[in-house]
Amino acid sequence: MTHDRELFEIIAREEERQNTTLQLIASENFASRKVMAATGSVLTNKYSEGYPGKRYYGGNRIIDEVEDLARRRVVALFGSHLPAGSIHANVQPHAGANANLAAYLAVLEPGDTVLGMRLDQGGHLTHGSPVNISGRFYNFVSYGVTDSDERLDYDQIADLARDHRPKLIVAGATAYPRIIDPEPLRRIADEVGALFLFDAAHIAGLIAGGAHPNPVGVADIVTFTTHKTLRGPRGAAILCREDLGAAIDKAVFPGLQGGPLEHVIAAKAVAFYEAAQPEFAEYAQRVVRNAQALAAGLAGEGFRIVSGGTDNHLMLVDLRSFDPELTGKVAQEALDRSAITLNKNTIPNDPRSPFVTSGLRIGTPAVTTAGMGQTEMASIARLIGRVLRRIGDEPESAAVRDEVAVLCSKFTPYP
Ligand code: DSN
Repeated sequence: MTHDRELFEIIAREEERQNTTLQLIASENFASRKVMAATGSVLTNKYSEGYPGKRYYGGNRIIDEVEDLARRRVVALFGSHLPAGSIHANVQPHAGANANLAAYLAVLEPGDTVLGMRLDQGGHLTHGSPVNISGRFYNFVSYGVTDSDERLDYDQIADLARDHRPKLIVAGATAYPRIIDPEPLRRIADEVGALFLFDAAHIAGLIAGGAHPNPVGVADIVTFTTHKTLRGPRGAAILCREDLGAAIDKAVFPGLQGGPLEHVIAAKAVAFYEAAQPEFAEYAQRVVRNAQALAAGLAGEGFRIVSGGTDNHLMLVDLRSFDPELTGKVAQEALDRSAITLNKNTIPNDPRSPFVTSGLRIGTPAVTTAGMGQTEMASIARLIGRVLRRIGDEPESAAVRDEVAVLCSKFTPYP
């Protein structure tokens, strides 16, 4: 067989891009070589529809060991404070969206009322956006952040719950820089007789590392992706109350998915192992400290930080304070030309469309994995300020690109 130079040359260029440019997308990270080795293993060859001990194909004795190990590790990682056997794990969801839809399929009927955070206030597509299946099949009622401090107001959520009597309350966000406390949401769910789902996709690594409150054992169902702050392979998992386990499993397969990706499940097991090591707790703390340092640096450059700062791995930057005409789209493209990768994002009550936006979302999980600290965060804030002050100035853009190259050469994720 001849070597597929064409494709592997493209992959090599992407590795070079990740090594030499700044990765500030809040939902991205650098998985370890071990995680990638499992993803690239022979496990990709196996069909294993079903669950350990109950498969629809032969030859799954070893695959069962892999999936059981992943399930045991994820329960130990997030549920060690709970009685043995009280938490059920499903490690098969291919993505966070699938995990959320499986949870809905398990506990809702079409048309049921659900409370979730609005996409343009920081929620996720699967929290009831009208363009997503969640918004089309279920009656989502949305909550957002307050106008005054741009934070969740648990009293407001309680009022909405009392008015609408949802069957399920969904917590979690993709663009919310503050701690989400599961306890008041549990109390609201109990008061109105709702189930409580916590979508921990963005913050699973911060929870595993002890930097954020753990919703496992508080919420009835917790969904999360494995590739964001948790630093594993692309994919997701569900943890739920043991008595909901059978319904969750049935919803994932055969309800929503076919054959599980056992090579990815093996890589999830690696990530759960890595996240259980003491150094991961230190990593989670550094992610937050770096985000706070970067937010402070950007505030010093004249950018307004939504809600005044951050408690987690990300910040939302309101560009209008810096330049009323500057859009997220233009800023993202200008920064991209200077080797700084991040994404435009709506900010609360954004007058611009999601494709244009008035904001940027910036995250520190990947640069922290690469080894950067608060000194580098201060430098990155200055570089972002320089680019956005002189958009269209090609020599300045090139000068920043060179500085980024020097910075990244000292913190290479895949040497
Ligand atoms: N795409 C993810 C993010 O960037 O937050 C959410 O699914």
